[in-house]
Amino acid sequence: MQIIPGKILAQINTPEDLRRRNRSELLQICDELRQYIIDDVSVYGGHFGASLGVVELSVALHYVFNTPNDQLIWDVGHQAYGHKILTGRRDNFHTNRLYGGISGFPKRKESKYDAFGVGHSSTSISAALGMSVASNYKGETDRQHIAVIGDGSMTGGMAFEAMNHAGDIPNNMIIILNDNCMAIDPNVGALKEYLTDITTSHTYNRVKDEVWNLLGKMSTFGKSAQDIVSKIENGLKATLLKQSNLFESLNLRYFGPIDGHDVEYMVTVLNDLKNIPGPKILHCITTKGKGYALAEKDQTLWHAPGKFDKITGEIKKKYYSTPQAPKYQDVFGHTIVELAEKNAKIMGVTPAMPSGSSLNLMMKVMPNRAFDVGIAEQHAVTFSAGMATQGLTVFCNIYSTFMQRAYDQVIHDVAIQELPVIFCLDRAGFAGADGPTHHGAYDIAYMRCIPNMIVFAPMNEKELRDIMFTVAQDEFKDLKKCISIRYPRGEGVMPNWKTEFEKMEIGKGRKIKDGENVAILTIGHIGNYAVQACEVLASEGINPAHYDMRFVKPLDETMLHEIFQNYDKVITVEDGCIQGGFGTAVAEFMLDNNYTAQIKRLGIPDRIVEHGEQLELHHECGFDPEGVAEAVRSILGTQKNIHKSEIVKVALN
Ligand SMILES: Cc1ncc(C[n+]2csc(CCOP(=O)(O)OP(=O)(O)O)c2C)c(N)n1
Repeated sequence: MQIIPGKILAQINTPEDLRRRNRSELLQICDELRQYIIDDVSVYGGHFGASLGVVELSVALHYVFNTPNDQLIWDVGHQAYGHKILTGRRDNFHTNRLYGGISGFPKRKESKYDAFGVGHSSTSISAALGMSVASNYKGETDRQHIAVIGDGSMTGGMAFEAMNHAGDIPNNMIIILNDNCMAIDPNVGALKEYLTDITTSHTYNRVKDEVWNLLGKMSTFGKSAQDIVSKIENGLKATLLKQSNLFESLNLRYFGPIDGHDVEYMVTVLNDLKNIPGPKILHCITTKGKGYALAEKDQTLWHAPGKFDKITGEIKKKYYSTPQAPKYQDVFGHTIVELAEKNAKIMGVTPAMPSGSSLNLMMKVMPNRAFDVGIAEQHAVTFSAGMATQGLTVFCNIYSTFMQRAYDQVIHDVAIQELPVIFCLDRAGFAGADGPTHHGAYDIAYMRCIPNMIVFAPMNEKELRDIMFTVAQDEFKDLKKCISIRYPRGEGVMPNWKTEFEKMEIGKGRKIKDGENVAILTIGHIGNYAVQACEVLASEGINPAHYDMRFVKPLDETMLHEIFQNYDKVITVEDGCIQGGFGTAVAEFMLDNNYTAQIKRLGIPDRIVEHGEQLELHHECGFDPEGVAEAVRSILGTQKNIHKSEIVKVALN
């Protein structure tokens, strides 16, 4: 479906076109841009509220600054739809986040206006500072560098590391703090309170009111009195705020707060800021979802609502006549509550993803035992470690991709200290439309090399529940190990998922079926593809064995001996990187035990895989059900088609 832009927006193909427009047209341009985003996202889906909230900011920034020579760096980038539409991607925008289409985030390869690639939060100030130092070094002193960061992303430690550095460097740099009091869920922490405080600035406002009262009494002094008062006011602002202003105390000049929806005023302020040297911060107050009433009202739901009817606001959902399998995240959320109700030691931690991880279910009923710590993955891990030292049973739920941020903490604060922290890695494997910044591709490889780490992946809801039940028992602590439990985005396979808990044996796999000539070894949910592949192959007279290995570490060695003694052709399947992953672990076992077999490893290859539906990406990488079936045919020499999957033959003597 073609999205029709408004009259002026239709003529804006680059920011230069925008800059040629009259200032009095900016209001209409904002209206048209907002409408375009609503029209497009309602039909094609994507992030919504954040981009609506920065429409005026996007227009004002491109209007005032000479992009792309001046460099605009969006933090996270989920709010950059307006920026994309203004920078030559309007007619392509209907392909946003679709397989083969444009990315949902700024991406250097995609446009010269995307100064820095993003997806993970809190990187913009560091990147902008690096660019400004490079520009200075090269003598390009006329260039401006502008980081746009939300109040949620400001809670990430990296933002503070960068501000600490920026305050020590006299370069021109502007930080725009887009303060809407929200992350995906309501923003948390003391910083949020602080920002609200300087926004409402009770003391300052009270004193200011008193001064104006005084002015009323001195009205006979006319204009000059007002000037005096204005000077007093500025003085007050300087003294009152300087003493208590966090940013000023870091040597960043603080301006604001200003109304981030007043586009004309923002143009004035940004023009002024251009001429003020040094690092500075402009505090803009905005409303997430601005201009679409439902999105303003329920900002979490409308962060990324999926497709919807823009007139009625009805979010389009698939309706089924039969019960469907739940999302893994919900199995986690309900199960932790169920376990915690009977075990007072259980605690939950999430870094800014309460609704994404479904830990919000526990936060609601046990607010003193489940914590949203802000966008602070490193802190989440070490905070969990701290609680674990005191004998608590901590489930620390972090998306696989964001756990990359906390790698040192996992090793240094958890594994070395033999603390039994339970990591639940959501969105493991291909994330889908969010693309390469969000794919949970690496966790099997990066977790399995850590001593004292158990690595587990459930193939279905029951396995997730059972492992959570098992590691919540006190005897798990005696192992002096931590565990990484990885599961994918989306639904499992069991509509009746609320099974009785059963204790699992650590390091024990499960044989799904015996077979002939070839064994398929799978890890986690992707094993269901192998089940489907086996059904297809059965109709062709091919009968592979299938093992759900459950544990990447420790591997079920008894089972692996059985496999290598009975099969000289082995296929491994994982929704994770091939290098260093599960298949590699199996190959290492084979090497170490002097078996000789042909191993074909299916998984994510050693390249950046772009965005698309999960199944499209599995297909591209050759491990969708058909890819698994083809791998079997291929290894048996009966293949129908050549598939892209990788064949690794490990020959041993
Ligand atoms: C390191 C990291 N952790 C978590 C996320 C998931 N995430 C995406 S947007 C978002 C909220 C960002 O809040 P804010 O910066 O205030 O932007 P807003 O959506 O409010 O405009 C979060 C937590 C992420 N992108 N990166």
